Amino acid sequence: MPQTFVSTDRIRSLFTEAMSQMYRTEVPQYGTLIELVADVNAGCLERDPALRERLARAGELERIDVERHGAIRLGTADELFTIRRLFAVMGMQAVGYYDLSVAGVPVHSTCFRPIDEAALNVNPFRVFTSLLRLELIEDEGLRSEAEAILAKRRIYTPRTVALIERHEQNGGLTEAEAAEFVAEALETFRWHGEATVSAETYKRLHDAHRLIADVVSFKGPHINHLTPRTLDIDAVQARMPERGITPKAVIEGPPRRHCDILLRQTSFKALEEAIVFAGEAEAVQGTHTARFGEIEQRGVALTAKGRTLYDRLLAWVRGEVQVGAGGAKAGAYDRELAERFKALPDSWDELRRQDLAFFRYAATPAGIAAAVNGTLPGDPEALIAKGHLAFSPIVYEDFLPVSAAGIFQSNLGTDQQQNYATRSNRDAFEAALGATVQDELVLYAERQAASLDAAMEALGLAGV
Ligand code: OOG
Ligand code: NI
Repeated sequence: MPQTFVSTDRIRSLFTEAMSQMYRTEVPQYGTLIELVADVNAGCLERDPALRERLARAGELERIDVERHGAIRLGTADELFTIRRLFAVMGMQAVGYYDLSVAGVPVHSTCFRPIDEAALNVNPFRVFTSLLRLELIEDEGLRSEAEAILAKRRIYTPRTVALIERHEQNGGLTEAEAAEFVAEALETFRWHGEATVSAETYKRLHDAHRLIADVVSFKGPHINHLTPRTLDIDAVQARMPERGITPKAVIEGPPRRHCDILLRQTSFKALEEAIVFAGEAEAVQGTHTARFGEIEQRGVALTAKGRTLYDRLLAWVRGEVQVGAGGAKAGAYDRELAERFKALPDSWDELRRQDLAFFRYAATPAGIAAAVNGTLPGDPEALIAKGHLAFSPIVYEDFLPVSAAGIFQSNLGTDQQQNYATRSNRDAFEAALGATVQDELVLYAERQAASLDAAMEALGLAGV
């Protein structure tokens, strides 16, 4: 009897749901954030019936408060190699290379996410995945000690590995296997309050960098945050204190605009959690700070040209106003950001005409009717002007290195700023991964081109 496999989209959705439940139990403050986000989103929908209508038509209304991303930090090349295979079971592939060492964080990262439009529409869940760069630890003794500790741990259950292999061999998992896979894979992301190292080792790792202690001292790469989507990030940021949550000082990314671009995100500060150290005759208690909650609001993906402009404007603002550790100058930063970003057009049509952002094209009903009655002009601009061709923004699905560094840092304490001899090492990352990371700009360009081709074909203009 032929086996019926469940779709990778379904496995991803089951996994997202299981992870969300687990994280809410582990980090109660995250549950509070979810409630606040749901409140703010409901308010937005009530005030803006057009928005509600648009989301309903896109089938997004029911899953508006569902998590959009999470993050983990791995310790070894082998762990990264296997996580790629694990995420493949859920239809997620490595997109983009992020070098965080330029911001004093000793990791490099990628984003595992679905690629094609249909899969993104079902559930765009992504995991920002970092690999510790032990070669950036200066102290040779500490480096080899950390390597030895990491070499001993097994972060995947044997059953997870068996099910990954099954998926690779058979080309899919049955419903029962998928359920088991989700439960087993979840174990890798679970928090363990028992450190695998002594208090003394933890302190030395921590002194080298807090992040090194976070990666090396535990049994596995606990999920360190989850991030739901909000329809109004400024409102959630402003209202966090009402619920006893302390937000980071500023929202990362572009300012509030009429036409949202890229990604805006903010987080609440990581919690101090009780841990127990290993190897002592008597249990030694300590605390560890790693896990937090975040929210995100996504906008249109920018082309290389748009991104260059974004990076330049952001660098300009960050050069003018440095936000202090305690949030000093946060207001000045926000004002400067809004002011400088006036240089980036805030209309969909201008963003499109100037080739600053990616759009999805579709033939309109009027266009299709007109095509039946005669040949239309082959020029997309003319078709748009006549209302025969419509366009809508393609959502940015990836991350922003400067923002990611800001999220890392607000949870590591700003006293931890270090400058590494910055040599990004994409080759080493891809060798460990066992694959090349895909170029996100190519993916957006392909989707734009495919939508235009399909629209032209629908208008009887294929090959024009
Ligand atoms: C990841 C931080 C980056 C984001 O949203 O930019 C990130 C981490 O702290 O491990 O998740
Ligand atoms: Ni994040």
